[in-house]
Amino acid sequence: MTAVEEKFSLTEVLSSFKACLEKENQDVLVDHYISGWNGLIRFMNSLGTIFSFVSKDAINKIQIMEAFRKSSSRDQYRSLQSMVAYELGANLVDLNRRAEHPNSGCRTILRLHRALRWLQLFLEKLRTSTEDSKTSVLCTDAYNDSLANYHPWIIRKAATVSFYALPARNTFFEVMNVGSIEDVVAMLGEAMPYVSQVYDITQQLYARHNLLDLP
Ligand code: 1Q0
Repeated sequence: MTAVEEKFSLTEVLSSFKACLEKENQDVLVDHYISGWNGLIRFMNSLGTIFSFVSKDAINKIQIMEAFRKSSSRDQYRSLQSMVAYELGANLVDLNRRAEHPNSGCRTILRLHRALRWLQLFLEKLRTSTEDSKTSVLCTDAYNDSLANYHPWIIRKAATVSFYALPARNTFFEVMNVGSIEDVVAMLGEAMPYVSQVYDITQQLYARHNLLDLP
């Protein structure tokens, strides 16, 4: 890979979430969902090893989904909608406790889905932040309003400590590789509705099938 290809561009990453949504029926496409997350992880890795406990878990979950997409049931995992129908229909989801199917697609996506809420809140806070805003505070607030509710104390502690290592707001805007601060704010304003749409559709799908508390 060349240096140019490795360079992170938030515009590109967020466009994966736009590509996620199939036009006609609003299905959420797994391949694009995964590629959005891969881009975010690439970015997180560039922030330093302090976040490796986060990226390890996210990579693990992405690999579970990639394996489904390479398996003989790959077509069933084309979209989140087809995955839910298939796994529930074939009894492939542990509903009450992790047992025969500890790594179902449904429970794996649920973890990423909860993390997507954090991303949505964090980027929205960055978009509307002011020059003196601290990224660690924005990140902690977004985390406390989302993922933290699902994490045990020890992970909450590790996560909040690691947020202090986040770069300052200006550096953050720079590494997004979008342009000036005004450009970033405009790009986020344009792209975030797609992320929100992916989040809302997944949330409704999971709520409809009572999958929001999968162990
Ligand atoms: C940039 C800062 C990154 C901050 C990430 C915030 C999330 C912290 C979460 C810490 C959790 C890590 C450890 C493992 C948790 C698991 O127990 C938990 C549940 O899974 P399981 O199998 O035990 O039931 N896993 C999760 O909750 C999934 C967590 C995935 C987090 C993925 C975060 C990916 C973040 C990417 C960086 C995006 C930066 C966006 C800003 C771009 C601006 C240029």
